[in-house]
Order: sequence, then C-alpha cells, then structure tokens
Amino acid sequence: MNQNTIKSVAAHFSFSGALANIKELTAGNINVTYRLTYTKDGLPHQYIIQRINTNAFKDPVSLMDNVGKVTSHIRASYQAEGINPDRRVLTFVPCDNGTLLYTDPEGGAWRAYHYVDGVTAYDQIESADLFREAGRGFGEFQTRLSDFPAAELAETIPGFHNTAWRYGAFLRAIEEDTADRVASIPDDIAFFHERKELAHAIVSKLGHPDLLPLRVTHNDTKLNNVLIDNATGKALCVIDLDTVMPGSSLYDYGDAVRYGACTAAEDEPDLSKIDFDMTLFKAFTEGFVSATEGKLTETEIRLLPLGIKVIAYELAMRFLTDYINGDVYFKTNYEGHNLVRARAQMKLLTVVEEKYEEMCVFIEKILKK
Ligand code: GN1
Ligand code: MG
Repeated sequence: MNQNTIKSVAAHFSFSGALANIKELTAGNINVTYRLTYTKDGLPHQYIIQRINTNAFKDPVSLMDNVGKVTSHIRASYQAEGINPDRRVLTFVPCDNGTLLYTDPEGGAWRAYHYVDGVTAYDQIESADLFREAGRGFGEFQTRLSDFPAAELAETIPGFHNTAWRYGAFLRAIEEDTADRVASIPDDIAFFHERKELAHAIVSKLGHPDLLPLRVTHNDTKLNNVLIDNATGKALCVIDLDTVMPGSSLYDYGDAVRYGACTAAEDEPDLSKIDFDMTLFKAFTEGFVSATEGKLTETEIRLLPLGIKVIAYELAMRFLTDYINGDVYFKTNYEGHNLVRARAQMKLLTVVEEKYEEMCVFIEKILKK
C-alpha cells in the first residue's frame, strides 16, 4: 500500500505529534498492519494502524464494538485491583467520527491502537518458562473475562471454531472444485474423512454449563498474540482481539499449544522437522490451568488435550479448503503455500495423536494436585 494512502488514513486518528516513520509489519495472515512513529517535543509516540480484512470480517462495526467492550472490561478489572492497565490491555485510538473505526473513501475499514513498547511477540519459543508464561497470559485473559456477559458479543465470523461447520465447508469446496485442484490431492482429502469424528468432538458437547460451558474466548491464541515483557519475561497483554466471541476454552488452549509446542514453523515444508514438544505442552498447561483456577470445569480441564487435536484438525482442514478454493482467504507467499501449511498441520496432528495418552495422564496428575 502506498505511503500517501497510509498518511491520509492516519490523518483521521487523534495521534500525538508529527508523523515521522511508517513500517509495515507482516506477521499476520489476515489484516494489513503498519507501525507509525510520531514525534512530539522530541519524543517518539508509536501506534499500530490496521486495515481490517473485510473479506474475513464482514461486519467491522460489530467487530470494533466487541473490541471496545472487551478492552474496557479488562482495563476496569486491572484498575479495580490498583494495577496500571496501560501495558496489560490494548488502548485503541478514536478517529474523527468519535468511534474506534475509520472507513476510507474506498470502503476500507481501519483501526488504531497504542504500540506497546519493550515487549516481544514470539513466533517460536524454546524456553519452557516463556511458554508457561504464555499459558498464564491466555489463562488470565480467560479469567478476566469470566464475568463478562458473552451474549453481548457479536459473532465476528459466524461458525469460526465450529469444526463441524468447517467440515461442511470442506465438503462443499471439494464438490465445487473451483480451482481444479481436487484430483491432485486425494490422500490429503482422505486424511480428514478418516478423522471426521473430530469435527463433532467439541461442538457436540459445547453449551452445557457443567461440562463445556460457553465462554468469552479469544479464538486465535497463537503464541505471537500474547506480548511478553522483555524486562521481566512475564506475559503482559493479549492482542489481536478480532475473533473474541462466545466459544469453548478448549479451542483457546488447544490453538496455543498446537502452535507453540510444535518444533517447526506453521508452514514448515520439511515434515521431518515437525514434532510436538511434551515439555512445552506441560509448561503451557501448568500456566494456563493455574491462571484459570476455579474458573474451568473438571470436564474442561480433562478435555484440554482434545482441544489440541481438534484445533490442529480444524486448521489443517481450513488451509486445505482454501487451497482447494484457489487461495481466497489466507494471505499466501507462494504457489502452493496453503497446501504446505495444511500438510504441516496434518503431520502435527499425527504426532499429537501418538502422544495423546501421555497428555491425558499428565492432566490427571494436575487434577489430583
Ligand atoms: C489467521 O492472521 P492471523 O495470523 O492472526 C486466522 C487464524 C489461524 C491463523 C493461522 C481471522 O490468524 O484463525 O489460526 O491465521 N485468523 C482468521 O496462522 O481467520
Ligand atoms: Mg488473528
């Protein structure tokens, strides 16, 4: 996107000082993100400005409404404990229409927030202590929103973690075969049919208050969505709140472990590098369970490992569905990128299946403590 476009969008937000620098940040798969540096009285002020992908998020107004409500709730909960919330929750910047959303003349939807300094969003983690912290961070997010009325939140992407619905979308993509790719991937497709019971394993139980209650969930708990304080190594702030919706805690837990305990990148083409690190699994689980103490039901805790399986299945299937559809949803960097991503997640799922019993044994130990 050209710099003048960014400048003209930025002019609609109440940023402090004069714009000095624009840098694109390329980590996300969905939105387009820039870091803006302003200077005022010789001091830098940094902001993030993002164009919301309205192909993925059809209703940016409701999305920003969710984000506003959730961040206010979390901010108030820190203030009530006398904790400064500035680095614990994102602070959004209003634009000149008084809301958190600016719509440009072409219909592009933009929002902005204060950049949190002195933190790292890790793409990969090797230290168990850091991953334990990430578990605490996402667990704390769950806990701080446990008294938020889930029904007040809009579903920003309907059916987002409804794995059964995702399986239906996969079947439709195969049926339509718009990009003419189905014939070349029979084994990949069979992989999902063979495990079709996973599509229903969580959704069929969700909504029962004593078993799997409906909760306010983040729904995109990749490691790089929790900011870790460089000075203390502690989890500070959960970011990327676009998919905060009512959902199951198992998906939040499962997605974080799927991503963080994998020994390779999410799109690693060399499948031999993909393994699942049990030490990291244990560390995250300890952090998450301790930060949600008293909030999760025994059934939820017992089913945490199922969350890892189901989310790996779901994401692998989403990548493959997008490949079949001709790469219309996820940003891709090269031809076949979605197929590589799908195969990496499929390999990860097979490893998770092998280690599943061991994970369940660990959970039983935690429950007995
Ligand atoms: C997308 O853009 P990013 O990285 O925050 C996707 C997630 C996937 C993830 C896989 C709205 O998230 O569901 O798990 O890619 N977000 C959306 O990397 O579809
Ligand atoms: Mg995201």
